[in-house]
Amino acid sequence: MTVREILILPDKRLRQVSDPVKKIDASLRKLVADMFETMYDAPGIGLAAIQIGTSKRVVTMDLAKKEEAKTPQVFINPEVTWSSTERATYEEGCLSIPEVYSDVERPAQVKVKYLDLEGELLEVEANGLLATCLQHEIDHLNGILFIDHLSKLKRDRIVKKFSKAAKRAAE
Ligand code: K1U
Ligand code: ZN
Repeated sequence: MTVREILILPDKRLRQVSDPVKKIDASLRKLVADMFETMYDAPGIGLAAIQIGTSKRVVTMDLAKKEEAKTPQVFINPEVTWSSTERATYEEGCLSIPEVYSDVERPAQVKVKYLDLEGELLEVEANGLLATCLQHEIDHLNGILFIDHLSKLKRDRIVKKFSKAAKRAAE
């Protein structure tokens, strides 16, 4: 297992639409192992494969609290099949936009179908943090970042700050 580098805004790869997984094989299992290693190291509660530069529709997640036992979850080719009209607001963060947190409003409940690592088709009905995190990660698979849900003014300020930092680092 390897801790991989997490892509940081404004890396263009974060805007790619990721490809569906066609085969669950040893290389996919290695990708998932690296994603958990990277997510726990960060630390984060979720990770999409594109955040480590692999354009595949794979998400890892663990919503257990620090003092609780780990509850690793893998979602392959996740798809929202239903969203509630009721909405909920959570303060979101993103490992690709470090130290930026902002309130985001999204559907409060969602149903998501996905494959597990054995290739079994499952569906989860989610609310609370699981619903928020699933929507945040599925957005990543479609090249969408949580800052895209903020006002243009807020988003532009954040993008400008990270673009300047990237330029300075490249000098
Ligand atoms: O996708 C990501 O960038 C991971 C992101 C997931 C997420 C957080 C909050 C709302 C929606 C989605 C993170 O994990 S940011 C870090 C974080 O929230 C956290 C880190 C350590 C302990 C608890 C939370
Ligand atoms: Zn994120």
